[in-house]
Amino acid sequence: MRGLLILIEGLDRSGKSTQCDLLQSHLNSTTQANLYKFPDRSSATATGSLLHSYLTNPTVQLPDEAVHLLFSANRWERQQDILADLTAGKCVILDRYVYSGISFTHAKSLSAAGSSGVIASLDWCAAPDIGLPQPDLTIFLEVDEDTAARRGGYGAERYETKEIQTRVRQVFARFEKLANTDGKLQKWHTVNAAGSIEEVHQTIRGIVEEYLANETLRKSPVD
Ligand code: DGP
Ligand code: NA
Ligand code: NA
Repeated sequence: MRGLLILIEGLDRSGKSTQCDLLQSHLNSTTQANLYKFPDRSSATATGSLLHSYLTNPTVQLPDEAVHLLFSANRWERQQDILADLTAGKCVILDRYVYSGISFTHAKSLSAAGSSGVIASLDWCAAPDIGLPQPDLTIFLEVDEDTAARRGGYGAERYETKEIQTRVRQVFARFEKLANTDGKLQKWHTVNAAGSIEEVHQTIRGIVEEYLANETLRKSPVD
């Protein structure tokens, strides 16, 4: 049986990467689980170092539309590896994926920081990712602005401004609403990430275990 494809999305400062690590360790105690973090900045991808420079170096200038396609390409660079893991029966955890792709570009195009003046529609943003393996479930870690600010405010990377983060939050809220009405969205679970690391971990485990126990909840990875 193929492995489960689990996507963890979340707002900045939601503790997403910590929760991905904890979930991977937990799953590895009974099965095999690989973790893919996007953007993948490692040498496993050709686009990773360019995206890393773009995010960390303000002097790197690229049109937002080109950057959007690079983020998507970065996911496509790992597509075969993800499919191979799933086919081999391994679980795969994704730390960010297509919803981050849509949210950040759309949010930026609406903000003063948008470079081209063209609004990147949700459909335009989603198009380059069509055909990527689809998660069986998406866990969205939500954290209120006050808690996020207490956890360290905004950093120095591109997109880490209050205006963009607020707009990203609004786009993710639209996904949550759509999830209740639109069968195309992957099964979407919003988890309040304001609790302790252990509390949030237990909640995530509960959701994932239901999918592991129930084969009928799994989709084909490419349908
Ligand atoms: P992280 O390494 O998870 O902190 O992500 C780096 C930043 O890049 C973060 O602000 C979110 C943003 N980001 C992640 N994926 C995408 C994407 O596909 N498109 C765009 N435009 N931004 C993304
Ligand atoms: Na970040
Ligand atoms: Na723009």
